[in-house]
Amino acid sequence: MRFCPYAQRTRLFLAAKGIEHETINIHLKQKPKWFLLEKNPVGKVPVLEKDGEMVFESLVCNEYLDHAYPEHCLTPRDPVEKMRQTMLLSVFDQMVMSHYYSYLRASQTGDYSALSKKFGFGLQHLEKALTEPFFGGNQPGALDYNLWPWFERFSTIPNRSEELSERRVPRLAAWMERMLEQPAVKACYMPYELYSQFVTSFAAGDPDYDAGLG
Ligand SMILES: N[C@@H](CCC(=O)N[C@@H](CS)C(=O)NCC(=O)O)C(=O)O
Repeated sequence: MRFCPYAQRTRLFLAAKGIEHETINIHLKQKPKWFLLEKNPVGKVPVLEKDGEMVFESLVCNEYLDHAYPEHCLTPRDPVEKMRQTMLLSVFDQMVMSHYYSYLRASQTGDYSALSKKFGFGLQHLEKALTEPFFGGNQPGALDYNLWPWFERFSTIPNRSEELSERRVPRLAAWMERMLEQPAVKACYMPYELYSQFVTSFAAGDPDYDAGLG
């Protein structure tokens, strides 16, 4: 699904690691039977298929890619660093990503006053943890790519909230600019106008999975 942030996580890994692959997008409101029967019983994307083996759940897919294609490993080998990244992702999931759709709705009116306080706290936690150019050090690593799909949307939303301003999160704001320059990010980039077109059709109950394809 071209607009899925979880699938984008895995596309980012594939691009960053330079792994040749074929992409098959499916209509999530009219899932093909073969998808549920043979690929993922839960019916969600992304799914990776290699030599008849299926891998689903974006984070599992990405860890699998690092094991199966160890050349440019994005996941930290150091157990302490790996654990730190897993915990930061969990903070992001619970405090930022979980409020993403309320954020999107608020961005349409510019009134973020009802947005959960957790959103800002979660961002501040990530801001403090970002002590180098990227979460992965001098180059983007697993955490950078796993966070990016939501930040790509934040970075292009026309009305950004104060919580995401350069004043409140200067390191994250600079990181977003650096991420936008990464070849893998450019290769998987979805312009906000297109994404917004899809979200509008989704909210109206008839998601246009082919938006922008003409
Ligand atoms: N935890 C899953 C979430 C994946 C997910 O929610 N994908 C959505 C599209 S963005 C999906 O496939 N939805 C179809 C459905 O729920 O039926 C992951 O990380 O891969």
